[in-house]
Order: sequence, then C-alpha cells, then structure tokens
Amino acid sequence: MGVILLLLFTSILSFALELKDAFPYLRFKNPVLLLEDPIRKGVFYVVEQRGAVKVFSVNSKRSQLFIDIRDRVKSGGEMGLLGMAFHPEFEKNGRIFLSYTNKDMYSVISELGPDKKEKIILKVKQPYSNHNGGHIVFGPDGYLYIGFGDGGSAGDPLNHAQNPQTLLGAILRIDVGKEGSYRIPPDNPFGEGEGRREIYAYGFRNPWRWSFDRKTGELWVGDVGQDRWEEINVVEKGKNYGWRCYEGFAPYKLEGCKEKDFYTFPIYSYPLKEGNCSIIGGYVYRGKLIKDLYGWYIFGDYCSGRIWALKRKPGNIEVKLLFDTEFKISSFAEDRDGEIYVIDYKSGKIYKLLP
Ligand SMILES: [Ca+2]
Repeated sequence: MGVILLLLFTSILSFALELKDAFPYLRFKNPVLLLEDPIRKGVFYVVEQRGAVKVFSVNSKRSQLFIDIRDRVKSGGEMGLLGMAFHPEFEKNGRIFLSYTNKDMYSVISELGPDKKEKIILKVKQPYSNHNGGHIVFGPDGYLYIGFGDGGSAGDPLNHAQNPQTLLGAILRIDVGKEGSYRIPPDNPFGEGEGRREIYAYGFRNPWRWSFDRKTGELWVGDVGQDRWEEINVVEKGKNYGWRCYEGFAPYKLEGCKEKDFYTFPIYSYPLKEGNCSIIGGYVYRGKLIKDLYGWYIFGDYCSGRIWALKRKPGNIEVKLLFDTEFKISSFAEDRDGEIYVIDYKSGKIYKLLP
C-alpha cells in the first residue's frame, strides 16, 4: 500500500480548454444533476435539489417542469432530490428512477412509469441530515447501482460504513426487473447472513458522485473525506474501501478494524487544504472534441472549484489541474457523445468542456 502519491505530479495542462455556458438562456435552482434524454438527442434534464426536474432542448429559451415531487422532498444541506436515472430499456418501458430524501428523513429510491405514478422501491432511514449519497446509475450489466453515505454526523459514530448489515456507507446493486420492486443479482458478494445482500461494495463515507467508464465498464467513485483526505476509488465487487478505519491512506479510527491488507485503498487521494473540501467525482473522458483528454478521469472539488484530470499509467498516476474556477461544483455530467459538463450549484449555470 504505501504507494500513496508515488511518482505523482501535478501540472498545468499544456493545451487550452474552455468552459462554455452550455445553455445560455437557462439558469436552475440548486442543480445537482444533468442527464441527456436516452431517445431524443439534444434534449436534457436538470435535477434541482428541491424536488423538481426540468426538461429542455439544447438551445431552448426556457425549460419545462418535467417532474415535481417537492411535496415529498426534504431539501437543504445534503438532503433533497439527489439522483435520477433512465432505465436501460427506457424507450420500451418509459421507466425513470429517482433518489431523494423524504420528509421523514428516509433516503428513498422510487420509480415513475409513463403515467408518472410513483412506486417506492427501497427506503433507508437517515440518522443525520448529511452524507445522504444518493447517486443512482444503471451499470453496464443493467443493474441499478445506488450510493449511500455513512448516515452522517462526523466520524461515522454509528459505524455504518464498516458494518455490512446496514445499507449505509455502501454502494448497492439491485435488479429492478419488475416494476416497484427489486431482486438481488445472484452474484452480489454477500451470502445469506454475511451482510445485506444489496451491497456491492462498502466502507464509504459519502460516495456522492460516481460513474462507469463507458469504454472499460470500470466504476470510478469520488468518496468525500472527513478532515484530511479526499479519495478516488476504482470500485470492485465485494471490497471494503476502508472508511472510518482509514481516511484516504491515513488511519482514522482503527478500533475494531482488521489488518490493513483487508481494505482497498484509493487510487488517488488529495489533502483538504488550499480551499478543497469535498471531492466531486466525474467521468473518464470518452468524447471526441478534446483528443488530448481521451481516457483521462475528470473530477473536481466543491469548495475550491478546481477541476483536474487524472490518468493511471503503469507505475504512476498523473494529475493535471485543468481549471481553478469560482464555481461550487455539485456534479459533472456526460452527454451521449461523451462530452463533459460542469454544474455550478451556486449560480445555477451549466458549463460544457470544450477545446
Ligand atoms: Ca476509503
């Protein structure tokens, strides 16, 4: 393990990039997610934390309200409508999945059919208001992946992330085959009695934003740190990513923990200094417009507004600073062409990464 920052160097990128206002007529209220319509190219959806989803096409002068669940959503801080995903066969079945904090402080995963009637699939009580996680994404295997934080407060006081008997502090994987319910994929890692069968990987503090590399299928997770280290993990089934025993590569609270080699450590970790506070996981760039970025993982930090690109090379990790912005980055997004967008939570504007 101790290869933490082996041969790491940070450099300013040698070619020019631009962040362009992607939807110049539009501004959103606390946007946390951008998705492109799976059928209609150039039609986009923005998820607003308060419980609304707006739809518009790329040059629209205004957006329309597409989903409104404000009556059920508790919003503010790290709570709210936090995730949305289209079923892989959306064109056939019209199923849309949502992830939000409800008025009773449960994290809820639900679905809307074409009639927009809501069916709740899964609910987990949140003991504290922070670390809701809440991102949901269909993986290349067709299963729905769900990220939940450790339940909140600080230091994981209820030990959720290391306890596989709870769904908190974990990334789950479920099969939403039948409307309004789910099954456990047969190759999920925990058998009966070993841990919650929904769990795909655990030991996370707050896996807020994460994505699958559309070329390799790898799952890249930004896990938000406590006081010292932010993490990027490439997540594999059944592994324990260390939190509350470890923060980044550093021991945090080792009481009751196993030998160090039981845990899987991040591929990259950066310190909470110079204004950095929360990693915002992004995407491995697979677009066409910026050839020099192909295969680089783009990520950022909520507080500092910095945006970096990272590449794994044999024996080392290279990280380049792309931008030092004034944004409060809530999320990155990827369109159908693999081009990357940055969401500024503060101004409600969305920017596209261009050469
Ligand atoms: Ca970790």
